[in-house]
Amino acid sequence: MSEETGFTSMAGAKAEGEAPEIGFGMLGYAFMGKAHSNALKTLPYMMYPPVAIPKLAAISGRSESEVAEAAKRFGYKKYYTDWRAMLEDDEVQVLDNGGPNDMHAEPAFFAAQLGKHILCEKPLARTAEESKQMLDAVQKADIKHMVAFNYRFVPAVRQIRKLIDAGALGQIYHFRAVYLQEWIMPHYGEKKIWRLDKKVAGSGALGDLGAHIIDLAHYLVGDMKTIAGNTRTFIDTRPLPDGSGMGKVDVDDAFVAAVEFDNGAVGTLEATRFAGGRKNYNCFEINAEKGSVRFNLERMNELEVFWVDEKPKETQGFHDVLVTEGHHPWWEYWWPHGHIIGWEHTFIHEINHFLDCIVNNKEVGPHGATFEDGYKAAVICDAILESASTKRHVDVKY
Ligand code: SOE
Repeated sequence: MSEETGFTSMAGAKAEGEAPEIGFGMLGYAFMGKAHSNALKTLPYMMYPPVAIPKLAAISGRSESEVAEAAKRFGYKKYYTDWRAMLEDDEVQVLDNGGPNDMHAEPAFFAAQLGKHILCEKPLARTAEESKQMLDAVQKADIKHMVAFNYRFVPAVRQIRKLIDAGALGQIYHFRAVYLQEWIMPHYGEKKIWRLDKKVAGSGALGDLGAHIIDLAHYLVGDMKTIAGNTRTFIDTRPLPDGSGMGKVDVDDAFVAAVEFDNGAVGTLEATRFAGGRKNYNCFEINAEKGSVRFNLERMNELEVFWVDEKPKETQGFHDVLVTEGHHPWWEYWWPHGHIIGWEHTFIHEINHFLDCIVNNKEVGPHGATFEDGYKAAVICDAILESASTKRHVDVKY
């Protein structure tokens, strides 16, 4: 069913030059629904003049009361309890899918059939096989598709990619990445939530956090050749959310992996939600021929750099750079240097990129993650699980 809310569906005033309007159909209204809706509303007046004006055409969710509340809160023109009906709405040109992982594939198949562009939250799907089905579906359709690997859209991370592309780092020897959180530890008292249920999530920390650093490895270093992985589940039964008893945790709480890249680099990947004291610690370091760079999401406006040929030698070492100058990525849209931005701005950058690709028929890659990138990340996730199970190195086959 759907209801008109009477709210104006336009986010932001019409910009000069009559930027085209693009109608968004949001699937889901929780954490990612909030982050994406905030981006849709902020984008037209901060990425100004906007390449397009997102229209908050509709939002869908299972609970009518909750989705109606979300429509009112964020200003969606309509709400639906049936995502198919939302996608059939002519005012919806883009499916923005912030739903749980088991709700990524079916809506993508349907949206692709209807010719709707698709922005899907990560991980693309629960397995490589399911991801490949989604990739095949969108490649048959004449649509733009992107996976919301938002950390590609941090100014400091894009700056690292620019340094690599310019040859400033030279040959890469090491990529070392961790993504550490703590919120699944016992003292947080999490029940067996959907992220701990294999049939909904597909995997645990691996697909939730590992997918991000695997994608960054692909984006910054390149394809992988072999994987040796281990996983752990520290707590194997938890209370079920509905209070009906205990449920077995059938996903990983943590993983560690050693990787070889096609270009000769070697690396380590680790993700957990049992790292006490680490809040959202997505941190990686690249060691290369001409220097090293280190990024820490908990200090997302900063980049640590080391240059082999730095002079004077007496003061050579890692230096901390504030990535907030006008010449740094996206900073022409924000504030004077030093006036730092935050996690939510990465969603504004990535959705603006997607709109630009739609309106000006540009390729989503290499800077945006396509469904092919989502599939490749899923292949690595599956390889880590296979290696953990067989206790053997796995040759990567994308
Ligand atoms: C929870 O682990 C989570 O919200 C992830 O799902 C996001 O992708 C990550 O950016 C922050 O942590």
